[in-house]
Amino acid sequence: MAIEAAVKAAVGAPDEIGDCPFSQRVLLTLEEKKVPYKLHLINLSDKPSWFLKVSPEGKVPVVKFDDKWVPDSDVIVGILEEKYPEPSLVTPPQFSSVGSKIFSAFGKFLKSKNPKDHSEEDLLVELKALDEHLKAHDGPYVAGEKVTAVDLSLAPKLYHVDIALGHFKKWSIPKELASLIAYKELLFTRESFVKTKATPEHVIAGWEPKVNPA
Ligand SMILES: N[C@@H](CCC(=O)N[C@@H](CS)C(=O)NCC(=O)O)C(=O)O
Repeated sequence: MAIEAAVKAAVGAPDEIGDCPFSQRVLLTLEEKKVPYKLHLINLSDKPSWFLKVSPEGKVPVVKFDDKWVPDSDVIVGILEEKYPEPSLVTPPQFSSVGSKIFSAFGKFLKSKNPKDHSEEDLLVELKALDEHLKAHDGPYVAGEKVTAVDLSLAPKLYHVDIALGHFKKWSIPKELASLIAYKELLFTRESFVKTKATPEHVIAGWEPKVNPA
């Protein structure tokens, strides 16, 4: 039975892939493992009733395995690894939390209206830590020469950092973080990423109401 994946549709464009990094992480895992899947795009401002039945919290992504819809990208990625072990995307445990604070620090800085709240510095600390990790280990990926789950989780988040901070704050990752910049470009040009990414316009439209609430 084919796998079905329900992910966020773009804000204002319900037939296009939206800007949910957790959804993209699941699609990246399916693509990297070459698992065929049927895609459902969910308009989060008008959730269909079948979706609310299978995702009681109303959250994407949800993936259907053997007739059962499963929420949460961590759980989904774990099941995909068990069911489709090749190619292995397992991240060695010592590397699995690398970069894990970047997305929350990014969200705080993006939404901050107070230049003195240290949210920019807090994000820089997290980005520098990832840059240092990449410099100190044989890459080009977080766990070595092969892409693993941690990279597929970080890639959509770093894309949001680029697009949303570039647009709303005219901010970009400092050039000194050269290892991080090379790493994100390597991820963004993977075939799986190009196929599953939201357009920059959709990323901006997704953040707009959170950055500038009505
Ligand atoms: N921990 C969840 C987070 C999923 C999540 O927060 N999804 C957001 C979109 S990116 C969502 O569906 N929000 C519900 C809504 O906006 O109505 C995961 O990793 O899958």
